[in-house]
Parts: sequence; structure tokens; C-alpha cells
Amino acid sequence: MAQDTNREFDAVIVGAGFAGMYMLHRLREQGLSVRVFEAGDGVGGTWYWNRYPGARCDVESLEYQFGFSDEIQRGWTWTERYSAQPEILRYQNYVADKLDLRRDMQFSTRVTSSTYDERAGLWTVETDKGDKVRARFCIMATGCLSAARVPDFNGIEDFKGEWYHTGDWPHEGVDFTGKRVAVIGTGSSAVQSIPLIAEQASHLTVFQRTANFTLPAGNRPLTEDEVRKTKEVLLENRKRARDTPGGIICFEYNETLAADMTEEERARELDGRWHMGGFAFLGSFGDLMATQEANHLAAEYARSEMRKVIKKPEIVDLLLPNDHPVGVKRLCLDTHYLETFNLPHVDIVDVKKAPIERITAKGIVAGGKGYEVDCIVFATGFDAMTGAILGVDITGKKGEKLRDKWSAGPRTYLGLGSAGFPNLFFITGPGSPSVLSNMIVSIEQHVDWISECIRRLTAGNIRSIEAKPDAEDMWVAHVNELASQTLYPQANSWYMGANIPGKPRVFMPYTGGVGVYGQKLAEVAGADYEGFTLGA
Ligand code: NA7
Repeated sequence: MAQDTNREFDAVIVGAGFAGMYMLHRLREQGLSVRVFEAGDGVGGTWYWNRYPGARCDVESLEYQFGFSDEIQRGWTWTERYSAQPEILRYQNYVADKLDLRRDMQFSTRVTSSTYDERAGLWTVETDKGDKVRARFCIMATGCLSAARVPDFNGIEDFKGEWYHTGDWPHEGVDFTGKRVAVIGTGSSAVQSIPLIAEQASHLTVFQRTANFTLPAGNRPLTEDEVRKTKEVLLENRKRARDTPGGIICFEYNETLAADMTEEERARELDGRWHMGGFAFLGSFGDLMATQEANHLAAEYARSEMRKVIKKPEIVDLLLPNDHPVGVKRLCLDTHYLETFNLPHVDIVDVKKAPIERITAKGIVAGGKGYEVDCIVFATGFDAMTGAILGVDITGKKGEKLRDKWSAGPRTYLGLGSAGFPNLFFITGPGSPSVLSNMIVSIEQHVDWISECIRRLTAGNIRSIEAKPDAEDMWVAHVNELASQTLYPQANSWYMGANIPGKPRVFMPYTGGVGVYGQKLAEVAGADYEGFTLGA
């Protein structure tokens, strides 16, 4: 039921994940009136929806938490090196309680449109519950991986069994005991869920289109000592994280080029970092993400380690990635993933060679062969980075639709705003480091910048801020130019929009790193929001 009609707020925030929660807190501190709309029935965003078995963050828990409040961080104790989804969601609810966030949030409400009224200088935001509110600022805290996507397989409606998407998992959980299960996809969500699904299923068939690099996660319980020590320095650590490329300080990047190292030095780096677990491996050489030669050394090492785990000779080649450089698709952290394929009741089907043709009442047909199953798990990913933003019908000045403006790929200035759409902000939008970084560090970086911007606008009686077209053109070109100096564009990844048929192939995140990006943000703000037009 609509709770708000014709009310006016200073700001509307779309989404109550980490970004929406912190944004609300910051704006309320300024005494602004704010309404958050959230489609789920609680806070959490990504961690609200992704409840599949094994869902876990791939950034270490001691770094994947808010860093703006000593009281909040001291009041919470993480239990594992990589937190599981239920623990992260409990943490988010703890923060929502502490800051009393829910009183300004309206749950189970999806924003359908947001339209700028040029004369009034206000956004009109409408929801699927019939709300129609107005606000000076509209802030999209919609997340980069929140528009879950089931591919358009023929016959899906005929399937008589149960099917699920990892990104929209039933809250009550799913019992696969004794069931014949199909998992489609082998990205992070599949890599995490497959070992646990296999523990219950009578038979598991995995449909793989692209083999991924998987690296042992090395998850473990945290010791009391390391938790206590981290609490002492967390806020300091967080400041340091903002100066790093990835917003992470648990490892450092080796800046030496592979060619400048001896074979022994390279082997030591690769081996040490591989066994550290996590993303440290990608920091083995300074040019690992920039040159084929350096990357190949790391990829060969990774394949040789992965090969050791796989015991069925007939599937080794299928499970080893060989069509893209390592790291250009998100590296998957592995806890018994490859080992699972050694089990007698687990099979893998190569759908690159034999694509899925259709889904039938009884299962899946691929390459002319039928696979009868009781359940299908779509671990097929998201319409990443732009899907949730463009899921809202956004209309800016002169009736221009953001969907039309971005039809050939997203266009932003700094990933924060888009020309023609005044007072509309994106938190971790395309064109910012976002998914190539520790998301919470990037969220805090953006929220702090946006809230300071709004504070200065309000104090100066300035009604609007809007990206200038030429600044935006320059930024889009800069983001593309930086990406082209890396190997990232070489894979069919969701970073490129390549997983969605028809989506423009544009590398969306900013590859220059959180630290360099932060300096740019500070320069822009320090120069009276250079590249933006401020309206009186
Ligand atoms: P991903 O990483 O996008 O993985 C989706 C998987 O589904 C991937 O293996 C895809 O193969 C596969 N896929 C997608 N469409 C199809 C069709 N039509 N047929 C067969 N296979 C298909 O999503 P995740 O949820 O695993 O992870 C998303 C991020 O969350 C992750 O990177 C972390 O940051 C956390 P493809 O590789 O496209 O050939």
C-alpha cells in the first residue's frame, strides 16, 4: 500500500543495501528529510537477495565492513576470514538498528520511475505501490549486481520441476536431498553453491559455457587475537585502503614487471600468493593485468595448480580455463569446487560445444541430448552495473530518457552523474572503480563525496548540480582509454556487458584504482565541482 503520496523530501534514495544505508545516515546527519525505497522487505541489498547455499563475500570480512564509525565496528565481531551471507545480513541489520535507519525506509516497494521537473527543480519518484513523492535529490543506491538474469531459454515455462536463480533465492532455503539437480553457469555463485548442492543432490549436472579460474579461498575461522587487533586499527586501515588500487590492504601489489624478475622470484610470488588465498595472486607482477606475457605466466601457474585437484582425466581440459587471461573475469574463490567434480554423482556438460537448446517438462536439452532433472539452479548472473539503474524509468531534462542516452553504453562523469540529469547521483555507478574494488570502501568514498556536495550546495543556496557534457565525454574517453591499456576488454565478461545478448560491449568500471580515483574526486570538489554546472 502506498505510504507516501505527494510528499516532498530533500532526497530520495533507491535501495537499502550498504550504499543506501550509509547515504541515509549521512544525509540525516545534515538534518535533511530522506525517504529510502527498497524492493526487499529488509535492508541488505545484494546480501538480502543472494541467499543461495555457500553465498559468501570474496573480500575478507575484516575489510568488508563499514569504516566510518568506531562504535559500530567495535560492537561487531566477525567469525570467519570470508563472511557468509547470513553473517553479513545480520551485520547490516545490526547497523540499521544502531543508526535507527528503518524509520526512513519503505520496504517491499520498487521504484518504477523518476522524472525531473525542470521548472520546480525536483524529481518525482513513483513506486509500484502507488507512491508519488518529490525530492530535490534522487540517489541511485541500486547496486552493481542486483538485476538477476535468467537467460531466455525456450520452454522454461514447460518445466515441471522447481527452478531458482542464485540471486533471488527463497528465504526458507531449498532442500535438494535426493534430487537430480542441474546448475547452469560456473561463475562465483555457481562455484560457491555447487559443492553444497552436491552434498545433498542424488545427481548433479553442471552446464558450463566458460571454464573459470578458481583459486583456493583459504577460508577459516578468525582468531580472537586478530579480531581484537583489527578493531584497534580499523579506522586507520580504512583510510589507508582508500589510497590503494583495490580498496584492500591485506596484501600489496608487487610493482615489479614480470620480465624484470628471475624465474625463481616469479615462482616465489605466484606460489606464495596462490596459497595466501583471495585476490593477492593478481598482484604477483606489476604487469599481470596489462601484458599477455606476464598474464600467461600467472595463468599457466593457475592451470597447473587447478589440474592437481581434478582426478577425472576426461574432464581436466574442460575445467581448465583457456580462452581468456586470468583475472579479466572475476577470479572465483574455491572451497571444494574443483574437488566436487571428482565425485561419482557429479557431471559437467560443455554448453559452449553443445549449447542449451531448450528446457522441457522434464529437464534440459543440450547438443541434442536430454538431461532429466528435478530442479534447475540458474547461476547465470546479473544485468550488471546498469541493469538496476535502467530498471527505473528515469527521465531527465527535456524529456530525455536515461535508457536512450545509455543505449550505446553508460555515459557518466566520474561514475557519479550524467549530463542532462541534474541532482541525480549514482553510488558506485559505471565509470567508477566499483566492482573492481572493495565495494564498501568505494561506497563510502562516493557517499562521503555526495553528502559533502549536497551540504555545500545547501549551504550556498545552490539548487542544482549537473555534469557538463564535455566533462562527461572526456571521462568516458578516459575510462575507455585506461581499460584499453589492460587485458580486461579481452574477455566476454559482465564487466563488458557481454553476458547479456544485445547489451552494448563497453568496459564499464574505472580501472585506474580507488586511490587515483579518490584524488580526482577530491580535485573536482576542491575546484568548485569542476566539470559540473551549478545552478542557482
Ligand atoms: P557471473 O559471474 O556472471 O556467472 C554467470 C555464469 O552463467 C557464467 O558462467 C556464464 O557463462 C553462465 N551463463 C550465463 N548465461 C548463460 C547461458 N545462456 N548459457 C549457459 N551459461 C550461461 O554471475 P555470478 O552470480 O556467478 O557472479 C557475479 C558476481 O557476484 C561475481 O563476479 C562476484 O563479484 C560476485 P559465461 O562466463 O558468460 O560464458
